[in-house]
Amino acid sequence: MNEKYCEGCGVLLQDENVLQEGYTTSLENKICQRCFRMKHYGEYQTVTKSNEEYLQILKTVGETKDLVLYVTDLLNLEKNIGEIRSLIPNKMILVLNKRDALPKSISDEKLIQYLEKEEIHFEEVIVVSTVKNYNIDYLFRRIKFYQTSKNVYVVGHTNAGKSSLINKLIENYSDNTQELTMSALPSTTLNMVRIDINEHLTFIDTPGLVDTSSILNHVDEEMIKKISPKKEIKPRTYQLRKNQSLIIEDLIRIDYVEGEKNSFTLFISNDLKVKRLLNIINNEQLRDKNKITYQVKYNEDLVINGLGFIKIVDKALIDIYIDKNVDTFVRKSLI
Ligand SMILES: Nc1nc2c(ncn2[C@@H]2O[C@H](COP(=O)(O)OP(=O)(O)OP(=O)(O)O)[C@@H](O)[C@H]2O)c(=O)[nH]1
Ligand SMILES: [Mg+2]
Repeated sequence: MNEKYCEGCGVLLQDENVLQEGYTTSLENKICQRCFRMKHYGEYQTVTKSNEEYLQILKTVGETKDLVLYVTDLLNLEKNIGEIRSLIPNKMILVLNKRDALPKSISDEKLIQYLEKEEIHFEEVIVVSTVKNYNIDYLFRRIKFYQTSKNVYVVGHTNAGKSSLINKLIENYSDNTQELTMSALPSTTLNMVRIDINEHLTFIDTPGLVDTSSILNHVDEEMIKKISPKKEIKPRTYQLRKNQSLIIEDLIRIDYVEGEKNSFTLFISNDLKVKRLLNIINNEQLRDKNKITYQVKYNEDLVINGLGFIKIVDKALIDIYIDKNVDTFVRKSLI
């Protein structure tokens, strides 16, 4: 039986069934047709994988004594950072990726402190931007410092930038020409993929944990691209009074129901259109969506999973209308 795996996403290669995962025209090829198309034409084919498989992979990682990099997207910090941590007892570095998407005015130190307050043990919390090659040298030094064997695993939620990060490390510090497949859409990597930096260091890319409550799983491809920030976010601040409202595209409506004059600052992609309604009373826009009410305290963020967050300065009673499958929650302000 063929035992050749795709170098881009890790799937087992096969040349028999075009409709099935891992198809390639010839087993001589190094990557599957899906990766080839993503890489060369930006075409994407959705695959649905069960989280059971991913959990199994994480369990396998947890059975080793190897160093683990847990990569997360700063704009979309998981509600529960401790979840992956609790599944894997290994030495672990928390890598806060996509630094470039957040405004420069926020210091790295502040972001690190925020995570340290959670009191989840990591060897270190490191802020990087893969696309801007920011702090990657430092990360690489710390990986070499903490590694316990040749193998270093890279885990995290889907779309956090795991494959991109490994590609950057390979590009910077290795002669290896292998390239992992990356894309703006979720579930790009399908299986574990080993990739050698040198004889002393091998990275193992893993598929991301799928967060079914992320907005990325409930909008079309065009909207996914709009939602993913390509540039530094320019925070947009709106001074709202009671009975006024914000509407983001046709995705979400936020009604300010009760409170003093207040400041709402949106940390979402610059490409998303935001509209303010000056009087909500007779306006029914998006009110057919699922409604959730929050009592927000002083200096908290309303997080919309996959989209970003809204910093609200003073206490407020708000109603939000959004797809029932998308998770929202309130946390202490990141910024
Ligand atoms: N702005 C910004 N985008 C990034 C950065 N790193 C990765 N991305 C983007 O994030 C998206 C996902 O990147 P991938 O490397 O495919 O993410 P992944 O974690 O491997 O995803 P899965 O394989 O689906 O689990 C792509 O659109 C990348 O261009 C970064 O530092 N900044
Ligand atoms: Mg990947």
